Amino acid sequence: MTNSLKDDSMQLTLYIANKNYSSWSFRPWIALKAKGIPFTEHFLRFDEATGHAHFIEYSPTKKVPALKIERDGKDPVIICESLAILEVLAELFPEAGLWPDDLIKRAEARAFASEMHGGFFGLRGSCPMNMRRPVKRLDLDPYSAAAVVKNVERIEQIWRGCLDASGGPFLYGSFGAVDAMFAPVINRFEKYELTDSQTFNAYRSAMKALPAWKEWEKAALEEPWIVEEDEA
Ligand SMILES: N[C@@H](CCC(=O)N[C@@H](CS)C(=O)NCC(=O)O)C(=O)O
Repeated sequence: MTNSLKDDSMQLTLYIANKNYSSWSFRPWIALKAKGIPFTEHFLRFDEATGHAHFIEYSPTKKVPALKIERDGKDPVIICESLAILEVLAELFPEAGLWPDDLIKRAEARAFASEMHGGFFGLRGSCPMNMRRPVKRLDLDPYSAAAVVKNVERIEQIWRGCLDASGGPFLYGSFGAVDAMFAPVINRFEKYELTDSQTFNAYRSAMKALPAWKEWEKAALEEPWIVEEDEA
């Protein structure tokens, strides 16, 4: 398999939105930072009034994250979708070890990353990522609460299985793409007091100790924009 995208002139730009809120932006960003992959960050501020109309200038899906790959003499390539961005990074930088080496573990990690990418709607809908939210339980209607509990149980089952098998501190031992996919969930579990399990506490400690996590969180806390009610 040839890697026709990579040459010495390659430059990466990651388009992201507000660090306090943009959980999808957080995923490839933390992977790039944690792995020391050089990139330029381009911030696109959420603008509810226009439906984020300016995103279209940078991202054909009108959503972030989007990764621009530029090389001398070639047209730029734009990759949308957080999971596809992680996949292209894994191919461009195999030495970063974004996926486990073992085929079966890699398949399992990809399945968990896909499950996160395409699911857990109860949790995602009721408990949006919010770095500066005070730690506080939500008062949800029984239907929404049950959906959140179901998602929390399944995610903890995944984490427990991975951490027991690998010995931690990350899901497959060292930080990888699947940890990046679950990064915003750490914030949600913490801020909405969704669990206090040993599994969660151990995994949260490892994730929040990453310099990349600290850098994102610091920037999020310093952002002046409030785009939704923080007291939800
Ligand atoms: N499935 C996409 C989701 C991207 C997404 O929904 N991003 C949000 C920001 S966190 C966005 O761009 N929202 C703007 C909009 O929906 O208009 C991915 O994995 O990247």
